[in-house]
Amino acid sequence: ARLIALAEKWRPITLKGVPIPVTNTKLVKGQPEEMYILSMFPYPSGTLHMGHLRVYVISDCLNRFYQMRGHKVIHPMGWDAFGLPAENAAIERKVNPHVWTDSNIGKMKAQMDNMLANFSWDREIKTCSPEYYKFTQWIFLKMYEKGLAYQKEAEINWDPVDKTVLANEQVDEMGRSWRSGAVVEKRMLKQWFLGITQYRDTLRDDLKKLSHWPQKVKTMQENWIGKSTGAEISFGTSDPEFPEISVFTTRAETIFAVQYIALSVNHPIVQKYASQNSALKQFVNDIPRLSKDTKDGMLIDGITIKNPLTKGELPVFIAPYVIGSYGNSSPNDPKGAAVMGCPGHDFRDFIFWQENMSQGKPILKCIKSEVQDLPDMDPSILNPTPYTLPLGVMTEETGIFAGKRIDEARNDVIKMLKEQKIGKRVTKYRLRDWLISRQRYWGTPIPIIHCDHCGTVPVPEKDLPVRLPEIDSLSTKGGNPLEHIPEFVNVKCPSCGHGAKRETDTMDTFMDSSWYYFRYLDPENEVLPFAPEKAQNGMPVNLYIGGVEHAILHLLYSRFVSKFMGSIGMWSDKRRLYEPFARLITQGMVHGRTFVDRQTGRFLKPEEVEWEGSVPKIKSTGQPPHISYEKMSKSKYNGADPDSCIEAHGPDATRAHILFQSPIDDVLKWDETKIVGIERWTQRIFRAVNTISEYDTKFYPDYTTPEDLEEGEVEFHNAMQRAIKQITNSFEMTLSLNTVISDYMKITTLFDNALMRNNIRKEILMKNLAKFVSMLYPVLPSISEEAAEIIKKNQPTLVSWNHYAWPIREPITEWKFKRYQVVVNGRAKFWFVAEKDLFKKGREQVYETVYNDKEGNKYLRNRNYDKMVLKFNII
Ligand code: ANZ
Ligand code: ZN
Repeated sequence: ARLIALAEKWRPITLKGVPIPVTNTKLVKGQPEEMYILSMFPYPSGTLHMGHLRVYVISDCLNRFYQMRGHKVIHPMGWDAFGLPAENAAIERKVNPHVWTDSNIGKMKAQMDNMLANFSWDREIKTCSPEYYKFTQWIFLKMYEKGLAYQKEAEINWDPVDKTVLANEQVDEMGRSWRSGAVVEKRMLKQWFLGITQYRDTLRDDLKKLSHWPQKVKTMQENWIGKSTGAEISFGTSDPEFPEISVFTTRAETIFAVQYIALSVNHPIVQKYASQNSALKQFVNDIPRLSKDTKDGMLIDGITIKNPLTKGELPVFIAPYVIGSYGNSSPNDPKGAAVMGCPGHDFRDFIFWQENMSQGKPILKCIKSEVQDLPDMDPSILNPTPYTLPLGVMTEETGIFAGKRIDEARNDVIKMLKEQKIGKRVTKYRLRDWLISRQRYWGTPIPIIHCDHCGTVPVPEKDLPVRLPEIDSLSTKGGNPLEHIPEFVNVKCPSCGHGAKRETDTMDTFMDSSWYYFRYLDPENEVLPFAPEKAQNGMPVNLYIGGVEHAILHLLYSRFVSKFMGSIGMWSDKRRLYEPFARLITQGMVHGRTFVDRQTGRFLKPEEVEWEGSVPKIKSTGQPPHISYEKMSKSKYNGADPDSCIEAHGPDATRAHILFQSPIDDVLKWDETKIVGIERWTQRIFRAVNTISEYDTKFYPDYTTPEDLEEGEVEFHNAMQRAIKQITNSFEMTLSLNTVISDYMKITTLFDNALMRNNIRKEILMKNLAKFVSMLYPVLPSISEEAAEIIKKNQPTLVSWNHYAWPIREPITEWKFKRYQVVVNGRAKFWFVAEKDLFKKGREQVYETVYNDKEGNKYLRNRNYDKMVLKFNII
C-alpha cells in the first residue's frame, strides 16, 4: 500500500510524457540523439494482460534509460482499434463499436498509468478514428495508382465463424483461422489484394541487412517468402484427359530415383478420380480433419505416370503433404501441385513410401557418397535410410551422368530436359499477394466506387475519408452490415455522375497497423499521413519491442508498406533500405501456473489446491496435482491480472519482478509469490538510503573520490564502478534486463556490508548512493524518486543534484599497500600492512619499518635483531 501511495504521489513527474529533465549528455554510442522507442500497440480489448505488461515494462525501462542519457526519446502509444471483437461486442450490446472501443481505451490507459509507463501521450493515435483511417485509405489509393491494389476473383480462405475471408498469413498449418480457430473453407469470391509479391525480392534480400533483428524472426520471414529455385518437369500420364502434368522440384538430378508421383488434394486429376471412386472420395472429404502428416496418402487406381527420362511407370498418390494452396490466392497459378517422390533421397518421401507402398520393394538411389563404403550404400542392409546429404556423386546407373557431382548433374539434367522440351528452370515463391478484403463493418472502408459505366473508380483524394456510417446498432442479418445501409452504398460516380455503388468491403486490420509508426511522428497532419521530413528525422524506429507471434504477419506487412512509402518519396532513408525497424526485440510469452488433476485430466482452479509448505495437493482428493506453466487462458484458470499485482505490491516491485524472472526473450513463468524477494530488496534500498543520507557529511555534488582510499574503500569503489559499467552495458547493448536487477541487488549488498563493517568514509558512501539511486530510475521510477527526495531533504548540499542523469563511471583504483603475514623464526606471528615497494629497500629498512609498526613492535620489541629471521608472505 505504501508503494502505491508513492506511485500516486510521483505520477505527475513520471507520467504524461513529460520529458525527464536531463542535463548530462553522454549519448549512447551508435544511437542517434533523437531516439524512437516503440512497443507494439495493443488491441483495445478492455484489459491489459500480462503479455502487454511485459512489453511495456521493457519499453518503458529503455525509454527512461535513454532519456537519462540525454537522448530525446519518442515513446508513443496508441490503439489498434478496428477489428472483430468490437464488432461482436457491439452486436451483443446493441451499441456502436466505437462506444465499446473508447471505453476500453479509457480503462487500458488507466492501467498503463498504474504501471508508470511514461508514454508520449501527445502523439496518441487510434486506427478507428476518421483522422487516422483517412490516410489508411490514402495509402490504399496510392497503391491503386501504382497497380499494387487490385480486385480479382479468386479461391479464398473463408472463415465460417467470423464470416469473413482471411489472408494466407492468417491461416495456420492446420488450416485454421488465426483468430477464430475455425477450419477455413475455400470459396470463389471477388476480393481486393495488395501486390506484396512485387516486393518479394527486396523483402527477402534486405533481411540480411537487418543485423539487429533476432535470427529466428528473419528465418521465419525468409521461409514465408519461400524462394526456391528448381525445375519444372513435365511427366506424361496414362489418362488422355490429362496428357501431362507438371512437377516442381529443387532436386532435378534425383529424377533417376523417382518411385511415385504425389498430388495435392485439389489437383484436377484427384478431383476426377475421386468422383469415380468412393474410397478416394471419402479420403478427400476427410482431409480437412487429417493432419498434414507425411504418412497420410492413398493410391489412385487407374492412372500411371511415366518418368520422362527412365521411361519407368510410376504409381500416383494423393498426399496431403503436397501443398496445393501455394497457388490458391493468386488466380494466375495452376490449380493443385504435384511432387516427384524420391524415397531414396528425401526423408519425407521415404516415410510416405514406407507407409504406403514399400511392400518389401527396395528404394532407388541415384546419388552416393564420394567416400566409398558408407554402410548406407551396402545393399545387404535391409532397411536403408535415404541419402539426403547435399554432397555426393551420381551412381553408375545414371549413364552419362555417372560420377558427376550433384550440382553439376542437376544443371546438366535440367539442360537436357530443356532440350527435349520437357523441363525448364524456375524460381518459385511461397508468398502470395495480400488479401485485404473483409466483409465486416468495423474496419477502414475501401475507398472505391463501382460504376456500371466506368468500372472501378477510386474515391478522389479530396473526398477522403470515406466514413463509416454512424449506426446505433449493428444488423445481424448476415453478410456485411454495410451492404444493408443504402445511404452508404448508393453514391454518384465521381467520374461520370451516374448512380453507382460503393465498395462495402473493409480492410484487414493489419493494413491499419502496417503504417502506424509513421503517424506517431506527425499525428495531427491533416493533409498527408505524415510529412516526409518528419519521417526522415524520426525513421527508422530505433528499438521496436513486441511479441514474436507477429514475426510474419505484422512485421512483414509493415516492411512492405514502409518500402512502398519509400518508393513514392514519402520518406528518405540514408541506406535506401526503407526498413521500418532498425532493432527488433521480441519478448517471450508470459505463462501461468497450471494445475491438472492427474486422475481426471481436469484443470483446477488455484483455490482447489492447498499447500503444505511447498508441496501442493488437491483439496478434495489429497492427491498431488500435475503442475506446469502454460499460455494463460480462462479455461485453464492460470491467468494473472496486472492490476491486482500492482495493487498488492506496487508498480515498481511489479516491474522489477517481471524483468528479474527471466531474460526478455524467454518464456516468463509467472509466479507472484516470488515477488516477496523483490519487496525485501526494495526495503533494503530504503534502509541504506535512510541511514546514509542522515550522516553528517560535507558532501556536495562534485565531491571527488579521494586518492588515499583504505583497503575496504578500494574494494567498495571498484565493485561499484564495475556494477555501473555492467548495468550500463546491459541497457545499451545486451538488453539483459534480468541481470540489471541482480546487479542492483549486488550493489544493495555492498551498501549493507559497508554499513555493517563501518569501514567506508561517509562521503564515499553518499556519493555512490546517489549514483545508485539514479541507476534505479529506469526500472523503479517512484522508488528512485522518493529516495532522491529523502537524500535531498537530509543533505542540503545536494538540493541541486539532478538525479535523472545517468551516473558516470570512475576509473578503477588500486590500494597503494599490501598486507603481509610475518613469520618469525619459522612461526607465523602477525599481520602487517606496508607500501608495495617496501622490499625494494634494504634489509635494515624493512626491519626498521616492521619494528616501528604497532603490531610489529608488540612482537619484536624484546628480540635480538641479529638472531631473528623474518619471512613475509603476501596475501
Ligand atoms: C524431388 C526431390 C528429391 C525433392 C529430393 C526434394 C528432395 P522447397 O525448397 O521447400 O520449395 N515440393 C514441391 N512442390 C511441393 C508442394 N507443393 N508441396 C510440398 N512439397 C513440394 O521444396 C521443394 C521440394 O519440395 C521439391 O523438390 C519437391 O520435392 C517438394 F531428394 O522434388 B523435391
Ligand atoms: Zn461512372
